Amino acid sequence: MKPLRVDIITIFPDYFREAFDYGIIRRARGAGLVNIEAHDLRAWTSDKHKSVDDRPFGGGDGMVLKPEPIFAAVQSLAGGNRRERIAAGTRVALLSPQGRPFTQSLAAEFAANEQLVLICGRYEGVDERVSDALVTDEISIGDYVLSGGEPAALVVIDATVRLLPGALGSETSASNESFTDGLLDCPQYTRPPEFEGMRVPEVLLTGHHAEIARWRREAAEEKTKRNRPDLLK
Ligand code: 9D3
Repeated sequence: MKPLRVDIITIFPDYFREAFDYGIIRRARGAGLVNIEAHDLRAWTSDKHKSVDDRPFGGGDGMVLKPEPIFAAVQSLAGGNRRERIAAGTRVALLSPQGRPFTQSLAAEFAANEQLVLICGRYEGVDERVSDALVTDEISIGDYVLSGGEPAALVVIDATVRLLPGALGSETSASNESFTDGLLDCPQYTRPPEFEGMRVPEVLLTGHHAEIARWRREAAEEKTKRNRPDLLK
């Protein structure tokens, strides 16, 4: 299988220096399943001050990321500077608080492509012509305020790379996971059977596989009702 190519466009390429050197992502890289590179947006500036941002038209606080360096970066990394001129196997995603929610099913879509280009926003925002004409997906990772798109890019890459065929060990398969069946995972316990007066549920110690399966399903439903009632609706 051809490796997935992931290109990150950021003003902080060093933020990603060790981010992909651990766990499943490191293993997937070592196995040739994915190539990940972080690129400095300033490399595509042409003025002497290497400006990536400017003041918003119409006034207002803060600065906006300029379109020219972003369009040039995507042209050189993805071979086109308009959404419709970019290869069908390439997704160009803008990480932005105004995006559609990132989900497990979008991660699975990304994993089925040949190239993923991630544009990290900063400052007060990104010139809207980037989302209008260049990006295929504008995504947010949740309803909270980050300082930029970089931590969101890490989340998107982590969720995507572990879905590449061969990235997970043979004992765990991505299809048999929480969020695929719509419930949270059931509680898990290991030794000792009693820790500071807290006992492991007795049924788990019995070896009665049918009863254990029933307990796990009920415990998962209870946990879901308490922590994520929205998943049951
Ligand atoms: C909606 C907030 N904006 C109102 C003035 C300012 C603003 C806040 C944070 C503009 C940009 C950012 C930087 N955040 C991201 O780039 C971002 C993000 C996020 O903040 N939350 C969830 N997902 C994402 S993806 C990228």
